[in-house]
Amino acid sequence: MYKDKNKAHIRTENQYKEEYKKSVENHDLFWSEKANRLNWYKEWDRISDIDFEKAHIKWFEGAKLNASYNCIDRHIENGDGDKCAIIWEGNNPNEDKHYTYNQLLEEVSAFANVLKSNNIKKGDRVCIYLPMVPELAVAVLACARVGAIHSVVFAGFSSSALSARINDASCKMILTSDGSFRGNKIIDLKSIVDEALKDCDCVDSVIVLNRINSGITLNKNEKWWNDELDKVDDYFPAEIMDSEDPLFILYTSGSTGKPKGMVHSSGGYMVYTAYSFKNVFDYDDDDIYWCTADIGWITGHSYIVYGPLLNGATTMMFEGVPSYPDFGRFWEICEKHKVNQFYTAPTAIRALAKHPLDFVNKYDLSSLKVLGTVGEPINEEAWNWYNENIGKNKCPIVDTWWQTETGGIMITSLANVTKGKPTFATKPMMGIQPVLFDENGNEFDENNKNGILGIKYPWPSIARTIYGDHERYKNVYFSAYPGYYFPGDGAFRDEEGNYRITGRVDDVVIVSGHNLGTAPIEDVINMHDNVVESALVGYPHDIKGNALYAFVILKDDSKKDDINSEINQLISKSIGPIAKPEKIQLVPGLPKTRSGKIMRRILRKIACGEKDNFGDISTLLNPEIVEQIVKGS
Ligand code: 7RM
Repeated sequence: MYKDKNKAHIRTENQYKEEYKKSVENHDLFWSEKANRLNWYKEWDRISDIDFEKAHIKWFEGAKLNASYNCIDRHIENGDGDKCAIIWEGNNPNEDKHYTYNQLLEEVSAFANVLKSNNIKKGDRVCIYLPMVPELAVAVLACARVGAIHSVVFAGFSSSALSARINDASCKMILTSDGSFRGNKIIDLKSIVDEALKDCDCVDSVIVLNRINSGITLNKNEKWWNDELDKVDDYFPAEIMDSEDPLFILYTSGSTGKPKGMVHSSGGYMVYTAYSFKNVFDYDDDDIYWCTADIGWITGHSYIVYGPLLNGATTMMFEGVPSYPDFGRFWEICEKHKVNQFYTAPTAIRALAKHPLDFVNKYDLSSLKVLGTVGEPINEEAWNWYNENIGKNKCPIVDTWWQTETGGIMITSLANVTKGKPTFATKPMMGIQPVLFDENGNEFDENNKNGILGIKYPWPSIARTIYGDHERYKNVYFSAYPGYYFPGDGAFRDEEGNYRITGRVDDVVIVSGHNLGTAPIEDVINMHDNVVESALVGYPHDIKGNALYAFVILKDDSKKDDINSEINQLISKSIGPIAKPEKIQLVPGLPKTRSGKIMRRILRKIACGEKDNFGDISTLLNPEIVEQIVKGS
């Protein structure tokens, strides 16, 4: 099976068209062929079993496999044990590590034994709250090896965001470190965990990696990572999992309510991430691939860990930030490790483009072959800067549109195969059928029009449910347009069928590439004693893509001196600094509909600098408020 590993590699535009046609006309045949690139202990009873309206989605049911085996052992059996699997570059320059597939197997097997000796069994949830150290990837793969469900929480989240996620999935274990390095800062990760665990009864074991030599003493019953490793053997046979057994949970914030724990499957997720990684990035056997995301986001799960390793690739992990020790760090790393594919976010590109080109031009970037972006729409200026200064006008740029929920890249060009177009994600991936709806919910075929994006048929890596709340999963994603998946984004389609993503249609705001729900942040602001009500909207921002603008009504206007910093502190503490608004405007009231709903459409316009031109506001409960807010903006 493994011998034909390059057979799924698409080389020409015509081949893309043929394969695409096949993938929508006969999805089952198409995906079963791609599934044959993986190693299964037992074949499926049925390729797919789908009722989209009920959000009932199963792929390769009855088939057996293990994710960690497919990411590691399989390549070793194929003779690639000495190939480099992971290159890790530390926050501090001159600190790096290389792991071959053989070494990765040893590390992952040993840590799988640590999980087992701490009573972790198939199906148990393990929370991973670690900086971007190699042990993070090892922990993820070790969970997969024993069949435990990993829930990675980005190590920039606050203690209350962490405890909410631990409790939602009833995690039995948390893996963390004594601290982390981020640029010239040291973050005391362990005390955030201590704070979170005060509210978590479900956690039985805490295992702590020594990352910063902090010298802290652990609490009773907590264990050091290396002490645990010293006690175990270094071989652990991979657990046999069903294709539909959950591989992981990853939380995403929504516009309302608590974060949604998206549950991803084992088989379908792997089939899709393996196939899309290979073709989107045109990955060849000896390439060095680098995605700058954090493994705490879906991009890191699918395109640092699973997609690359399933292809036997060399994947890079970076612990630091693009600005440390200076704004040339990314390019220094590209030169040092001779990176061939480089995948980052528009927000990083915009931030780096603000600085002198010397930071780029000092380095030899001739190894680069393919560039990618993900996370938010990329503006033309940033696209041009990336193309000219990083790609030297010779590297295709893949602008990849997808979501935590979709598991893998959905709309993109294929490097060296299909044409890119600045600001357009361009064409659907194999098996993905995008459609556009007008504001009345009618699907339309015309081109050169904006619409609301829908997806017509399930693909193997779509999330299967929201952990513990299938009803909510159905409501959020499958009820807006029955029979379609509703991603919540708007899109424009040009005359050649290229898609440009225009942003969120609901109240989720993407700040610096992080998908933030406004409602939970408003909830926090409203917790301030002197706040009556607040509304948060996004507005375009040069660097962050979008920034947050908060409109806040105070109870007592005489007590407003410290209000901005108090609100910011509250938000940092309960959600994280990323959710702090760029601007806070104190207002006498908020525009409301007669049923009492805040009219965010109007606030969005004010945040963008609009002075009049609000359309018909006579239907508002309080039309006079609009002028007052504009005056104070
Ligand atoms: C992978 C990821 C998902 C939301 C999505 C979009 C926005 C992502 C692009 C994009 C325009 C892109 N997962 N988005 N990629 N918008 N062009 N190439 O980001 O769950 O965190 O966010 O991000 O709005 O719905 S996510």
